[in-house]
Amino acid sequence: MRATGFKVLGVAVGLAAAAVLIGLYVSKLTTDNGSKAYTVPVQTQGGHKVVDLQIETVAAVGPQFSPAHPDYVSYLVRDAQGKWLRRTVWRLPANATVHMTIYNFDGASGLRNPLYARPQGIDGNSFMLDGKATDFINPDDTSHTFAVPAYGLVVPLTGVADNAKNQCGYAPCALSMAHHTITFTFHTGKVGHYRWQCFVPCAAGWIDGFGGPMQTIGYMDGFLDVI
Ligand SMILES: [Cu+2]
Repeated sequence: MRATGFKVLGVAVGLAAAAVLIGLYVSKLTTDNGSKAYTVPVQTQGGHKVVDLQIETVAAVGPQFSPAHPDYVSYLVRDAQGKWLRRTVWRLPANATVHMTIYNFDGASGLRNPLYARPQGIDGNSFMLDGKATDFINPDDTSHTFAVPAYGLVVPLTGVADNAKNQCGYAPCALSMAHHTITFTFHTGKVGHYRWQCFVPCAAGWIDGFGGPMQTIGYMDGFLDVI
């Protein structure tokens, strides 16, 4: 009887601790959800909304963008004036065509799931890698992915070679430095708040490469705020 009492108490304490942890996680996500959005300028072509979204991926975001976490791997977005911003919540119009350009300055970490080395959810299921049509890359060469699970969208980003000259240390990285350029087109659907993230365990020094910047809005994760 006594042993059962202890067991029940143990389970109750365990459940309470789990509830507190889940509560903290949800409250953090809610706060991150309120991160400042970058509103992507919209053009209209033949009555259809079109946007141009330019982002870069860097090995270390640097003290200018993140004094608290200069070594965090990160995505940045380029505004209409050509200035890089550390914002990963992007406001996009619903039912629009999005022409995306990603400049990747980081080296390869490799994919854990090789399926993500094949692009999905974009026009033609193919992207341009440095101007060459590509529908598959070596999973080991993957540096990051740009993925929007709700859209079934994933695009693998090829990493800069280890021995490449003129590699970028801290963001913002100039286009004169070693990088790969990935371009593709996708479409937003109905209004909503859609998570996007990287699926490469690229957070060096964190458990399994998935901690720190990999689970913090403003670095390797964000939202498409479709309005
Ligand atoms: Cu990543």
